[in-house]
Amino acid sequence: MKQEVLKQSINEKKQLVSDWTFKQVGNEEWLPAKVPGCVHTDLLRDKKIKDPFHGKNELDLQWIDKKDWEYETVFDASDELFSCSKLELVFHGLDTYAEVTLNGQMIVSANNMFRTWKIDVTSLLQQEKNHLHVYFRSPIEEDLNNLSRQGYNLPAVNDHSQDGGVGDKNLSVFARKAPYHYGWDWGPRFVTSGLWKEVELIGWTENRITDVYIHQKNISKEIAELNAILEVEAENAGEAVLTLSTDNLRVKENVYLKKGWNRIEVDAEIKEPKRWWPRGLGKQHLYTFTATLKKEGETVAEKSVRTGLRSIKLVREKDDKGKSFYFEVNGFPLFAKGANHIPNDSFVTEVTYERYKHEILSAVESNMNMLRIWGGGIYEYDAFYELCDEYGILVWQDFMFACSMYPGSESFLQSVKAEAEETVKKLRNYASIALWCGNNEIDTAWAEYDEQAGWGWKEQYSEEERKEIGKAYDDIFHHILPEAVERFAPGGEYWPSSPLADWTGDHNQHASFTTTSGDIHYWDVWHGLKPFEDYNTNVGRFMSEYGFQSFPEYKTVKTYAEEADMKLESEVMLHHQKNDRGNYLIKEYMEKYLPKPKDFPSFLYLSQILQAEGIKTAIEAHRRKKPYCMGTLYWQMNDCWPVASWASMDYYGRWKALHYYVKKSFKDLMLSIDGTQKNKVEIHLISDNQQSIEGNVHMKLVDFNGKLLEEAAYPVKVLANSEEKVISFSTKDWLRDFDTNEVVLVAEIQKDDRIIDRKQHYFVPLKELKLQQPIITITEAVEGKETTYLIETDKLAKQVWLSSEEEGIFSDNYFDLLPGEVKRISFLRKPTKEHGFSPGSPGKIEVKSMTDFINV
Ligand code: BMA
Repeated sequence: MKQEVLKQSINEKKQLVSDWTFKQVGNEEWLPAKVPGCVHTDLLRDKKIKDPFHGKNELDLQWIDKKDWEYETVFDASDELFSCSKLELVFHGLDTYAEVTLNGQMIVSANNMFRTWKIDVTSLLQQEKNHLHVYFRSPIEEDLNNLSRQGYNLPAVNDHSQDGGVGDKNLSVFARKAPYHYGWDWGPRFVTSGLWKEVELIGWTENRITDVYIHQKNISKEIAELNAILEVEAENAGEAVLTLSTDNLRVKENVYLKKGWNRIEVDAEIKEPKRWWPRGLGKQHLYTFTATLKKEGETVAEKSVRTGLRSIKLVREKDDKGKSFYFEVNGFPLFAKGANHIPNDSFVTEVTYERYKHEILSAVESNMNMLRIWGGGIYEYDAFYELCDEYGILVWQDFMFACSMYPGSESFLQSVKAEAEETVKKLRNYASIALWCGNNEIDTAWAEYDEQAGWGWKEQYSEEERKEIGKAYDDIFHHILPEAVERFAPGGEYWPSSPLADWTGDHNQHASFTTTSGDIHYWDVWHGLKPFEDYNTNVGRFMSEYGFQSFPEYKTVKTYAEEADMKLESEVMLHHQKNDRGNYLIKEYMEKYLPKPKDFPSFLYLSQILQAEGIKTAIEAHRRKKPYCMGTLYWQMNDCWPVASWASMDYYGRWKALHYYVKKSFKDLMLSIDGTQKNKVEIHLISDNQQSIEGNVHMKLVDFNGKLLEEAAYPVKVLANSEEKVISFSTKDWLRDFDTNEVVLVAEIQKDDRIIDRKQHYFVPLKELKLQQPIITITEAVEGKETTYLIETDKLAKQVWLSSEEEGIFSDNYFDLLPGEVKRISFLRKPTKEHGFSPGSPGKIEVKSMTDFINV
């Protein structure tokens, strides 16, 4: 008997609670439900509503969030589970205001989507026919009550309350629920309810290990000094032996467990650890640590966790300009390259592992090393962080607060505290987490310490209200959140808000477009209608946001619009543009920089070229200012539905022109041509690598027929982790009498016979180039198992666009091609569970270039 019990207690026994049905409260009919899921996706699956993303359907579905909904299931516990002496029900995510009963007894009253609810059900659970019922109260009705209690509206600039039919009432601020559910300037309003993560029944006997945290006290090349913090539950007090093991490590300790909850610390050291590095700098070695508890020689509990050993510091040191802001990883000053991530779907449970993998591998393919999980979405599912750990993408983790002020009631603060503590505990073993950040843009928007600064929010309130709102801000972002980080991930970096100049508690704290400390969100290009050239002069220490919109490709637009809607001013096109001035801004900038598109599909293509050219200007300007500037994260990586937005990859994961441009502008060793100064061209070499190299810069001036007009070569040495202007020359010397509308400068950095990077530079805006219709040919080249495509042209072909029948990416796209060049391209299918991007057939390939979209 004893033997049997012990065997059972080695691990927790787990069972998913399934077979759910749901209905609107008041209705008779129970419908099949999918958990994890939500009311919207269940209604859609049961064919009760139209596709939420098509046309303007969003507006017809706003009734859903005004209703209460019920979910229920009847389940049996397996013999194995039921024989455990302790039974627990775990709700990994309830969205959001929910009452749960088990066999008629209330067991949870939930009010925070981001929390996990664990309930001891040992005395309540029957072996058979357990009735589990969840009642979701309408988040809208619930928070209308909270708003009237508050007595005044709080700012929440992206809350689409009008679309939701609640006038100007900002209800999002009261719910600890993904802010973007209430609408955003790229997202629809779908205020969901449901079980958005799994429900598990867990059984254990005698002992279990519930948490293992590998606190990395000191990591160097020579040694990893670790402190494992374990949480152990025991039904009975007594002696036990605890072992912590991983490759080349085995630490054994005698411990005394008291009855109930125990916290145990174990110190450990690993000599010459295999350190974890971000992509580009080294391998992503991951260690699996196993904690084993033994009693009388028998294993009674065990738990494993995975982490990478590395040191990450946010270095903010005074210098002659202000204060630095960069991440030092394993002692190496890292230039952060990446983007801002938003949830991949309005309905987060629709995001499969493959979609996450596609996103993270797209980041890797485009030479990124950091993603910012922006504060208006969700703390991501484990898959996101696991992939970041595996592929070396650092995570800037915001807490989920964005562009709003929040209530300061005791119950709200309590809920935030619990959420923060649980979140930090859940995520702290991920090697990729580089920073915990309090919120998105609230410090700048409210600007507590500067009367003149801010977005005009504080001015709207009475003295007393202002104090109350300011205090809630201070409590959450300067106390509750940093205290949670310090307590549960000691030594972890915390930054109260993005952007922020410094954490000083006075007027020096707030960031502007020109601050010389901290991070910057630079939005004067786009929202402020400033020209792209301004990206060159507005560079801060770390550019954590800037962006420019484009439309998705025609194939994607067709998923939400009918033929008759295919014009910029159509209601559907306006509905799928959530930034009020968005389409106007795209048009304005397009007129300034690009030739006129000949029809609507051409407009879509040109909008992508426009976005790509703009963001390329920004990224390269930021990188040329290294090490003054040490990070560039553009807004935004992805979309949550098919829409016109700042994303570089659309809802279906299709790379826009921007994503291909980014891949080139984020190259670890990059050549950048700066033509911003009059009559001058400068060539910069930027290296993010750990090693120096020697090579040559080769430059040539050619006309659009490929004729060589001028040529030069220089030997260069590119130092590790460096930026250098290597060549500067007057355009007059090179251009002489050539027609500036018909020539292009091509510069390459070569090592031996290999081209490491290559860029083109034109001397007039794209709009003024004398383009002629090229004849582009594409030839299939099969070598063994590998198929590549050779692309050639008879005249300059601008922004050659290859599109494939099958979903996937090309090794390059939207590139310029000159006569005489042979461009070799390969096609990669989207990642699967087992494989990354991998060679496959693209189906039919179509090739077009700029002149196919304009009148020549
Ligand atoms: C920043 C972001 C988002 C927004 C984007 C575009 O402010 O933090 O809130 O979607 O700009 O306006």
